[in-house]
Amino acid sequence: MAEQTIVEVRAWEALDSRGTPTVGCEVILSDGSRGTAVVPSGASTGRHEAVELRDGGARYAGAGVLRAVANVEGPLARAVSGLDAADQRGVDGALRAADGTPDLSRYGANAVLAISLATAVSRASRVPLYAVGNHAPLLPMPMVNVVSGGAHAGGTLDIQDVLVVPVGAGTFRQALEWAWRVRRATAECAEAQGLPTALVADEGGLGPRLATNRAAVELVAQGIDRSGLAAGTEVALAVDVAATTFADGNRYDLRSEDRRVSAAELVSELAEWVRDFPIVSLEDVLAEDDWTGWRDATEQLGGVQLLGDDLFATNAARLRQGIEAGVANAILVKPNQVGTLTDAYDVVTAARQAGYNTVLSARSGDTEDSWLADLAVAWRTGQIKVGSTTRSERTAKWNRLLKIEADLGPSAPFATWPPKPDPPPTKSAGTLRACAGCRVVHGEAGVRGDLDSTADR
Ligand code: 2PG
Ligand code: MG
Repeated sequence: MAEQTIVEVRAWEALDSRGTPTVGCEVILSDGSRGTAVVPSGASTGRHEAVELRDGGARYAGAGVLRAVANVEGPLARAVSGLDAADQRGVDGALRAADGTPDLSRYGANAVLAISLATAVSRASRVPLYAVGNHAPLLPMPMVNVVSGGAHAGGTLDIQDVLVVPVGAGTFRQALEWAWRVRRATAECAEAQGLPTALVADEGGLGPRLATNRAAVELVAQGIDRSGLAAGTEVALAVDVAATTFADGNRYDLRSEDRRVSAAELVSELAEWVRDFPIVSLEDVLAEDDWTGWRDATEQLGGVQLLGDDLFATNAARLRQGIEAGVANAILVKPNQVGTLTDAYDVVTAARQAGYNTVLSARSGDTEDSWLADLAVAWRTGQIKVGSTTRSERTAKWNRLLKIEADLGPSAPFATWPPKPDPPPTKSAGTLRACAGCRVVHGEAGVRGDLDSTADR
């Protein structure tokens, strides 16, 4: 009999950081351990994401999740009751089987993910979530939002995020301080131009109204210069174009600039940005189903990290299609796009095996939970995107990473830039040290609580 079987599952309707209802869940185990999780939710959601169940009707303008909550406490709870919480793959498989649809539309991906996550968290009283599995921990390179546009900032710009990547930092805490420094310097540059900076966008970034999209990239580049850090070698830029949100047929409608461009024109403008600014990563450069355009874009822009978010939607089949077609070279992974932790983990593994970089990402409507930070470390995704350095749902993740770094001690392994291909997971017991605060020897085969127990066998 497993030591930690699931004996009870509770759920409730909570609010995310945008004030939109979402599913909260508590999983209670036979040894008394408990784990809670509140699932995040996106604004720039791709059409290939797993389905969030919403109630419709008058409550919360139709966005209520009481049906999803009832599904957690009813059929999904029954499906996992008595299962070993340490067998994440088994729990997630039971959830998926109970729902029975590929996109989890029967009971809701928000309902399914709530149990999946709360199960993982319930085990963290024994072994911290970042320490489970057969991989040595790796603190991720943060990708930090400085200027927001698109669906996260009321459409002030067409592109969604201009971010910084502290590529030259030697530790996670240094990386975060550098990002903070650039954000502050960028705000000073904005103020000098008479732009307001007191109010922040959904992910805590600045949301100034600028004449062009390019001006947003330029503003953050000025911020890097003003910060005194070296552009390109210490701090570089990343852009989430989020092109699906302004695609219209086969044209791209740059409303903030009052012009419409073709895919080829958009790509050649992005190529100019790459030439003119220290950009190392571009996300969703074209719309989610523009595979032909994406292939051309990969040829032209492939010198930088080309991240598929809406394009891949954390979906193994779409990732495979991309790998086969030579489209993009990196994937943004959002657990709620797919609905279970095991599915998200499998996508990370498949991407790495194909030589694609992986970036674990929060959602624009996020919660005070910090499990995402642990997963980035445990899964060695190498990069994490959480938003800016303000707003508590963002700092919850940064603060958790700072705590993990402190737990791991002065030689805490931190990702490098460019990301290194990951070595295969170590299996022999004791080949890696037990780290302070996490009571397991990393690399030890058969550590219970694996998120990857099947994948690595
Ligand atoms: C994205 C995310 C996070 P959303 O597009 O990468 O920034 O936004 O959660 O709205 O999809
Ligand atoms: Mg995106």
